[in-house]
Parts: sequence; C-alpha cells; structure tokens
Amino acid sequence: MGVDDRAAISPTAGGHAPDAAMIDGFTLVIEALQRNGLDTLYCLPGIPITDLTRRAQAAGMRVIAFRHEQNAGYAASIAGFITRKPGVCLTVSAPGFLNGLNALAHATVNCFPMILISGSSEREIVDLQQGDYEEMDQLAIARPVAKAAYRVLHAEDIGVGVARAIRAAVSGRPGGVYLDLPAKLFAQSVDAAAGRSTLIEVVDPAPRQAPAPDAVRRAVDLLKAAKKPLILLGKGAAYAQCDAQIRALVETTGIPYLPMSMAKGLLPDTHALCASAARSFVLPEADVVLLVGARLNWLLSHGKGKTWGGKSSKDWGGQKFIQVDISPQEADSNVRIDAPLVGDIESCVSALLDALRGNWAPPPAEWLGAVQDKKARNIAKMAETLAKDPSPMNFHSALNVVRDIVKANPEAMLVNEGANALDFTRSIVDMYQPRKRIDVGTWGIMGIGMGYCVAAAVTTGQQVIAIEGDSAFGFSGMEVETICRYNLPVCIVIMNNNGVYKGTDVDPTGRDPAPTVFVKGARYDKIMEAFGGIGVQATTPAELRAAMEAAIRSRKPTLINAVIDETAGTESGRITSLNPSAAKKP
Ligand code: ADP
Ligand code: TPW
Ligand code: MG
Repeated sequence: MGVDDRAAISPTAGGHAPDAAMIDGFTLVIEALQRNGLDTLYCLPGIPITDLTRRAQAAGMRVIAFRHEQNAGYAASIAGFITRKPGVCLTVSAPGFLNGLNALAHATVNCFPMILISGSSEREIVDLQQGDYEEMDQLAIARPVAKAAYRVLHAEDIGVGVARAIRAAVSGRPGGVYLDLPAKLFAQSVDAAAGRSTLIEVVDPAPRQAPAPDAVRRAVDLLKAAKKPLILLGKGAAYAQCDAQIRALVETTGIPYLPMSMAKGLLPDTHALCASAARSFVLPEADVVLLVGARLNWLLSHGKGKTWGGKSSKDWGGQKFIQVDISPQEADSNVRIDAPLVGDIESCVSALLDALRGNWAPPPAEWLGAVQDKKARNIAKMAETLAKDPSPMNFHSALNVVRDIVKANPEAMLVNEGANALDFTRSIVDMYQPRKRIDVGTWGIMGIGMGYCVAAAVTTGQQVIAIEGDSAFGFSGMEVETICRYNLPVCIVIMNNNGVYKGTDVDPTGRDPAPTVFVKGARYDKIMEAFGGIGVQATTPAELRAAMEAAIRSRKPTLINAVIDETAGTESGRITSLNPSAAKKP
C-alpha cells in the first residue's frame, strides 16, 4: 500500500468500525496479537486503551487487569520467561506508561521477552509540546531501556509493528520491546479485507542459531583438559527449554554444576552432581568453568576476586571459561573468555554432546570426591540448623516448613523476594523441576512479587507459593485484590520480621521510626481477608505448615502472616559486602 492509499483511511470518532466491511485499529491490534498466539494482556485500562481491553476480552483474549501498571508489567515480563512468547503489558499514556517502564527495563536487563504497548497522545501536539492530555514523548523515553522501540501511525502498519515487536522481543537475546500506539490509530478504519491482509503471522520468530564447528572444538578441547571442571547454569539455560539436553550434558560428562537462582530445578537440587551446597568451595577451586546461559555479572562477582580464588577483589582467579550464550557481545564482558560458544543453548549443548560422545573421560575422582565431601559437610550443618525450633520462629525454622511443602508439591511455582527472605529461601528450599523458581532477577528488585504470582498462576495453572519479605510484599501488595478477583491459587507467606532486613532499628534522636522498620505486629493476613481470601496468622512452624497445606488443598487465595524473630535478619541479606558502609568497616 502506497502513501497515497492512506488518504482512503477515514478515522471514525467511536471505538467501533462503522460496518462489517470496515475494520478499525482496535480490531487490527487484537487480531495481529492473536494471529501470533499472544492470547493474554496484562493491563490497566483508561484513555485511550479502555476499549482495547474490552474488545480484546470480547475477542477471547485473557485480559488480566491490575491495580498498578508496574505489577502488570512484571507479570508480562515473567510470562515471557515462562512461555518463551513475549508477555504483553498494555497501559495508558504518560503516567501509566512510566509505571510500566520499570518492568520493561527489568525485562531487557533479565533477557525476558516482553512487549509494552502504551497508548499515547497526538503526535502533532506532543512534538510541538502544546500540552495534550497526558502528553509525553514516550518513544524517546522508552528507547534507552528497551531492546527495541517502535511507533505505528497508520492502521495498515499495525501488522508490521506487531511482527517487528515480536521478533525483537524473542529473537537472539530476548528483551523488552516498546510499541507506541497513538490514540488516533485505534479509531482509524480501513477496508476489512485489505486491513487483514496486512497482518503478519511471524514465521520462526526465534530462529535457532547453531554454533560454528571450530568454536565447538575449542570448547571441547578446553573442557577435556580440565582437572576440576564446573558447569554453571543460568536462567538463560532455564529459558531455553531444552531440559533434556542440559541434563544429558551434566550426566554424560559427570561434571559438578551450580545452578543460578532461577536455574534451580533444571535438574533437581538434590542431584548427586549439584554443587550448590559447596558453592564457596567450587568457585575458587575449579580450573575450567562452562557457563551456560549465565553472565559473569555482579551475581558471580564479575568472574574474579576472592570468590574465584583471586588474591584481591580485582584479581583473576586463574580459571578458564567457556561461555555458551546467544549474544556474541557477552564474552569478555568481565574477564577473558577462552572459548566463547555463540548460539542458542539447545544447539550449542547438543553440539557439545555430539563432540564429546565416545570421546570423554569423567573428571578426576579426586575433584569429585572433594566436592562431595564439602557438600556433605555443609548439608549436615544445615540439617542441624533446620532441626532447631526456636521461639520466636526464625527464617530457618519457617523455611524448613516451606522446604517440605515444596518437596511435596514439586510442580508448584515459587515466587521469592526480600533480602533475608530471599537469600535463605534460595539456599534452603530445594527445587525439583525446571522454571519453577522465579525471583528478583538480575537487578535484585523488590516489587516483582504479586505480578509474578498472577502471571505464574495464569500461564501455568499451577499452585503458586510466594515467599515474601514484609518490605518486599509492600511494593505490590494491593494486587492481592487482583489475585482474589481472578480467584488464583496463590499462597503468599510473609516472612514478617517488622522491617527491611530486621525490625530492631531505632531513630537515635527518638523522634520517628527508623527508616528500616514498620508497624510492629502488623497483620498482613487481614489484607487478604478484605477481599474474600483466606488470611492466617502463624507464629510456629506447625501453624505455618497447617496453613500452607490447607491453602494448597483448597487452591484458594491465601495470605499467611508468618511472625519471624525481628532480630533474625542481617543487613542487606547475603550481599552485605556491596553495602558502602560495609566497605568502611575494618
Ligand atoms: P543468571 O542471572 O541466571 O546468571 P543471566 O540473566 O545473567 O542469568 O544470563 C542469561 C544469559 O542467557 C544471557 O546472557 C542471555 O543472552 C542468554 N540466553 C538467553 N536465552 C538464550 C538462549 N535461548 N540461548 C543462548 N543463550 C541465551
Ligand atoms: C525497587 C532495596 C533490597 S531488599 C529490601 C529493599 C528495600 C527489602 C528487604 O526487607 P524484606 O526482607 O523484604 O522485609 P527481609 O527478610 O530481609 O526483612 N527498591 C527496589 N529494589 C530494591 N532492591 C530496594 C529498594 C532493598
Ligand atoms: Mg523484613
């Protein structure tokens, strides 16, 4: 269709196409999404997208309306991780867009495919800064935090706009894509047949990318020369959904592996080769490390320093690295990568397995034995701590219950945020199946909780268990209403220690509460009751166990206020060392 043809388009005032022979922007957007299997919108209605939410629902899409766009956005981002299709978040202009933007940045940073669609106001007025309703140059603002950003001005370009957004979100390294849809677009009417003919069903949106044979050889040579090899599985490996190949890689090679937080469960955490309980031993000791969908960012101490056996915080520990990643720019981002293996994880791992078959000797028994010893000792130490039953309840005695419940319900989704509530859960609660654990991710953000719960329930239909710090919960707590409204099987456990990290700080001047403390004895369970869900106060492990079991049996929205010793936490949880005030201490 040429530029001149656009004159034939007549915008209509209402939200509906005038007759069956015509089709409007609203319908074209919905059909463009549906044609590509995007069947769910995580949204918050308002001008100019209210009718889009209504008509999407009427057209059979699942439309999940939230109380704040940030939570809708986080839901979309994790839906992308779970399903490998872009999660779609829909917001109004300026303020709604900005509320959703945080999640868009989060999706990009975590390599989750997501599309943020925001309505926007009139281009002519925005560009002359004449003060339109919710005026903002959204496209320009989204660009720095998005993998890609597009705007559609003409109804006949909706198909291309949606197709480009899908490809950008899921191909290569996945990320967040912004799609700007000005209000006028929705009302544009075009001939129905001509309009539909512009829609695109995207063919092969995330093409496989096989690694080069010489890169595979280089990686295999390095791996075979190793005396103390280690495999590190990241959330890219979980996202890739090639669980059988990942398991075969570990079991065929017999190399101990460490799962990053969201890779837990790719193989059961109880697997003989899982080295999680010996993490601080294997990282500095390993001589060759095979990274699979994991970046050497702050979560891995940038691949150097004392964690890796370096003498000082900046020193290289002497390890050689093989890095499997779809992004050709990832290698050497922190330390030298001796064997980059660029391609999709399924292709790369399959290629490694092919090259190793009949050509592999298991790692030296000395290395395997040392890892097992360290692991056994640490597991025994942890079992001792978990067996205690202090009063008041602490993180360990509460999480010992959660550990049992997750073991008995391995298909349940586990959402987790907080500081101590996060770190202790990650180390204590074993995961048994892939992509069941979803948490604060690369940025360690608070606020993903309830959005993740909603998306986890909607996309999987499974029971969801959320282990939340009391501070963390506060960022998205109002979505408890959303959970009740859609009657989702979500059991939220608040690890309530009266504050951020703990509840014991005081204002030295005696005037105000300290910045890290909350109202003492708060009853978060009442929030759930306000919307018709089940609220329970638990002060002992036995009460917590009974409440969690009942929640899972009933599949009713449940919030358990687990009262935790307010002195139990440590400042910043496990990442105390990143706190600037820690640097001052001798
Ligand atoms: P973690 O935080 O678990 O260590 P990261 O988010 O740091 O994981 O790393 C995930 C990596 O996985 C990213 O570098 C990303 O490019 C890569 N990745 C994501 N999906 C794929 C895929 N299908 N194939 C190959 N690499 C992938
Ligand atoms: C968006 C900083 C990291 S952890 C945390 C905050 C505020 C809360 C810790 O308290 P919580 O957990 O949840 O009660 P616990 O068990 O230790 O008591 N804003 C954002 N993200 C982050 N990470 C912060 C602030 C932070
Ligand atoms: Mg707390």
